[in-house]
Amino acid sequence: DLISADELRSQLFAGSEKAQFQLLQTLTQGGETVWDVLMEFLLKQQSHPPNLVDGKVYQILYTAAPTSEKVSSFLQTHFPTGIVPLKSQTGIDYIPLQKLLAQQDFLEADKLSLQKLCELAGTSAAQRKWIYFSEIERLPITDLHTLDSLWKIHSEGKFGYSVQQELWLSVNKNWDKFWPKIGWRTGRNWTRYPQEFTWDLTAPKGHLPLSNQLRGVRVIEALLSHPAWSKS
Ligand code: UYC
Repeated sequence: DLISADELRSQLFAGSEKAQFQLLQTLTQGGETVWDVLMEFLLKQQSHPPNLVDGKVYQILYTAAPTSEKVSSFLQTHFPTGIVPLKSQTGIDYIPLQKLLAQQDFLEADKLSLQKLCELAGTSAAQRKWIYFSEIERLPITDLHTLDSLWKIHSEGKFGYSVQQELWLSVNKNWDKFWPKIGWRTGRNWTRYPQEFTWDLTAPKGHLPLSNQLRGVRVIEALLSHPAWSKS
């Protein structure tokens, strides 16, 4: 059934985050009246850090932009670099990553994220194209938060390092339980890169971003233990 613009507006502006999110998932039909409400909603959210509801609203509008001049110029005007503040302590430009995630190109976004982690770890890591576990602790919290927030906001809360960290803690840091949970291993078999990984939102929670385990678990262990994810 079609929901009227007024109903949508009152439910979207009043509900709990969970109710808002569920409402958005039922919005299979777009159209200018729905988009108008969503644009109004997104404008009002700029005072607080973006949450998953804002992310979902942004994704619906981003998808509608090619068919609606109004939506497209709205996003250009108010959210030219998306809804996640692209803060960096190191002067890194996160716009290309924001674009890939907005397009839901998770494979390329994953490659770029690994590259950014290497850049953050310093020139030698960037040249080597992989990270030593000992380099992880120097990764700046601000940049890790930006990377994580971009993944989380653009994946309905499914992807991101903090999502992986929570799952890892939930299995008491037991790798044998953690790998199957995030779909990196089935029984005795490692999931093969890249073709066996799931590059869309049907993936298990925590599936992305990847870290290559070829040189052992110490890198991912250091990453998931980083102070960036500790709740104060
Ligand atoms: N790969 O198997 N991986 C690569 C994963 C492992 C291997 C890249 C993840 C296991 C080789 C990414 C898993 C393993 C290369 C990932 C996985 C292995 C490679 C590209 C499940 C063999 C070629 C970026 C744990 C048993 C490059 C990069 C190389 C690449 C990710 C093999 C993102 C999550 C233990 C031979 N694998 N990788 O970092 O480094 O190279 O030689 O993790």
